[in-house]
Amino acid sequence: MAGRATGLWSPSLRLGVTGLSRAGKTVFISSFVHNLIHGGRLPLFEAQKSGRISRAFLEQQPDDAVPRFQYEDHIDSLVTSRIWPESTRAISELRLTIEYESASGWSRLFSSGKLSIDIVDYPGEWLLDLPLLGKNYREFSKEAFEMAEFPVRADLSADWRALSATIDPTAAADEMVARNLAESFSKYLKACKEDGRALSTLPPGRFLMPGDLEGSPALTFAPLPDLADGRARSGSLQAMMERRYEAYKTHVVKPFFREHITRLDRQIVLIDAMQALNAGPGAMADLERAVMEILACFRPGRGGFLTDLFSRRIDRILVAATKADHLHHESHDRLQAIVRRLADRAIKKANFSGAEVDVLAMAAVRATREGTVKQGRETLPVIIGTPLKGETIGDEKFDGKTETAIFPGDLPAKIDDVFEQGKNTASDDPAVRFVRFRPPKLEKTAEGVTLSLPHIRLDRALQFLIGDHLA
Ligand SMILES: Nc1nc2c(ncn2[C@@H]2O[C@H](COP(=O)(O)OP(=O)(O)OP(=O)(O)O)[C@@H](O)[C@H]2O)c(=O)[nH]1
Ligand SMILES: [Mg+2]
Repeated sequence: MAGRATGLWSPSLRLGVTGLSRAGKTVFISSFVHNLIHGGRLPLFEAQKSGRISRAFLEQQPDDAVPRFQYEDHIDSLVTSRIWPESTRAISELRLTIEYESASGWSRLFSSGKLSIDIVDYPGEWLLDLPLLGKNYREFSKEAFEMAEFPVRADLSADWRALSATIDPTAAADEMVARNLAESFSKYLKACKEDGRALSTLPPGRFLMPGDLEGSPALTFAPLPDLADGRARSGSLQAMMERRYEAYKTHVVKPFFREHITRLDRQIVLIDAMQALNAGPGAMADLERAVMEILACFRPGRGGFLTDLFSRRIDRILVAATKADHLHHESHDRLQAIVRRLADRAIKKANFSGAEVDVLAMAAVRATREGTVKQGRETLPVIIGTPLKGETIGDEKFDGKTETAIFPGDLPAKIDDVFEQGKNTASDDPAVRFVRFRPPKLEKTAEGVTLSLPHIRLDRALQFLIGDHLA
């Protein structure tokens, strides 16, 4: 009731931004805020288009204990230095307040015309820990070994599995053994994330993104193989591992959900579909599994172990493939169709319902322009941008200064080909040519005013995520 009452005079909306590492969270939030503050070109964002937004500005965030999203630093690198912001490895938050005029005369009389949006950036890896709450150590261990034996991961996990095979879970607990196992296990988890393989993630999320927990006992555990039924002998390695696993759940996973996830109103899940497409059907299947698990986190079934953790319910979720500026616009719809398929399958598998889910192919920051190049009699659609220093195509290596036109290739017309093993898009024959570009040089108006960051379909994302609250 108190929340409702205060909500009346200061409406606020908590927007979660998540995605696996490098999915584009930081860039998305930076561009989101920059475009609102600087009145960017957002024709599909109704409130902006109709001129009802009078002002957007940053305010102090309500949660003092959460690091602030370093907006100014990120914009400085994007706009001034034209380099991508550094990787962020933990949660952060930013409050953006929008002053607007309501569209209907009636509500103009009553509403304050002010909306505060608390944007929360958090690693998708942490979210994927949620299912652990429903698993005991034995189940967690069993699943971890099953996943590790999948063909896509078997070679990466070989060292860790070999080490585990030499361990006796019933032997006396030994700190060094625990540490070696934990290190070997997290080395394997990290290897899954290497470029080229582009596998999505396995829990525990903090093994990849420890935040401030690096080295703590709650992170010094690993699954053990072939655990016998019944209680672990007190003082044994298994008992120690089990205790730490439970500590991880109690002290890391639960508080994170209670304090952050359960308070969200809206959510955007960013996915790097370009990288997965580039890596082939194995990586696509893996991405689909990750999206399924992420969606399942937001809609726990009734009566499940998670229901009581949730107080507010997220009512809209956007699954967005960012970085569409790597493709010519003719391929954007195709990319969106691929994301749609991926999300639909994930929704079905997650047995998910209740929240409105939309999908989008977008670029939070558009690093390329489009053009055409004549090759013989053919006119090819190309994208033009400045490839990052060190990027290569064939034997050409780029210096980070020269603009280049690139024929990005076409996405397969048949969507099934993207998902099916043994068809097209193997990593040695990628469907798209994926070169990373530098952030764009911002245009200036005739008066010398720098414009906001260019984007592709960011306005659609805004409309879906916050548009109805500015009606
Ligand atoms: N061309 C283009 N590249 C993008 C875009 N968004 C992200 N990228 C690229 O993806 C990289 C990762 O983006 P970030 O926003 O840092 O990703 P993140 O999800 O915050 O990553 P972590 O902080 O490591 O979890 C950037 O360094 C860019 O190279 C985009 O809209 N267009
Ligand atoms: Mg980040």
